[in-house]
Amino acid sequence: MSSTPAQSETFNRLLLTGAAGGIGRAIRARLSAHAKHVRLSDLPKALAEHVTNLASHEEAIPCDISNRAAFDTLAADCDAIVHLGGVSVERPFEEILEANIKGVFNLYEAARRHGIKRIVFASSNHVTGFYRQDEIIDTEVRRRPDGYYGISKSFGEDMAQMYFDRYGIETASIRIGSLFPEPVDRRMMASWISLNDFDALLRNCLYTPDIGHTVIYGMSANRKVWWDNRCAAKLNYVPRDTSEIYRDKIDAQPIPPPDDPSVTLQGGKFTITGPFDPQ
Ligand code: NAI
Ligand code: 15L
Repeated sequence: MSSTPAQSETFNRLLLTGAAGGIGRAIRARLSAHAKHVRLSDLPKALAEHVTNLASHEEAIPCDISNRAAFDTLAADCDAIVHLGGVSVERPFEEILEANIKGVFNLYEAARRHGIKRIVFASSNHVTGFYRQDEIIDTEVRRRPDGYYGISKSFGEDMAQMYFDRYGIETASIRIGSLFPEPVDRRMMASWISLNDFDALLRNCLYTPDIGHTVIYGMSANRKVWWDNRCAAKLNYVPRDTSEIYRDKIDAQPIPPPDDPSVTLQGGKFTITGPFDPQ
């Protein structure tokens, strides 16, 4: 059974799901600082296309996370999991169900069966997307998911809590704001997190002892923020970057109408995406 090593040591084998996605590809090169061996996984086609040129500490194993047996095999011999895999935008419920609901169930069952005691779960700001942009919320407020996608992340957080309470598996659920090379619109001036800040947060999420299940918003030290991380103080996350360096570029964009959800609600356009089914 694995336990959390001291900050000066590292995990032996870290599993990264969603390795072929935007964040996975960006963070991959930095993971050697967080574990001796890194197992990179994604759907077969995505993995073959985007996860190439493996370093000596890396291995690539394809897996559909909605397949319970496959996820169980994937997690064998791992000490910690960074779970990025899944549908990352609002989509029809059936797609969310497979990748994000069944996928998270399979994640925690694999962790339980293999004695893996530390998980970093890529949750999302869309768990609370219906709060207004003129509100500041902490991680204890009532969740207000802005779609099936947000609900799936809320479900993931509940799974994390239950698997801690029952089995002692510790999870940091990062409600990631917007992790892209730079903010692309006005909303992201508040929600943006840089890769450097995310990497520092990831380190703390992996190695801070006794976190139980801790929820934290992942944003940089932006001038305007909507999220208060005081309830996650134990993770000691101190962001260094700011979206302000992109201010002029964003201010040059056309101003949306004042009632546009991209400038009124924290979840932005996610709050009006769907339904997908024909009427
Ligand atoms: P992405 O969509 O680029 O990457 C997700 C990866 O998951 C893809 O490579 C995809 O092939 C894989 N995936 C999807 N279904 C799968 C399945 N059934 N089995 C195995 N792999 C599967 O998303 P991105 O931006 O890299 O985000 C990573 C994680 O962080 C996601 O869980 C997303 O919900 C979360 N997140 C991202 C934010 C961002 O700003 N990029 C903000 C909030 C949350
Ligand atoms: C998310 O949860 C999505 O995965 C990502 O694609 C962005 O849209 C991000 O939130 C956001 O809110 O900007």
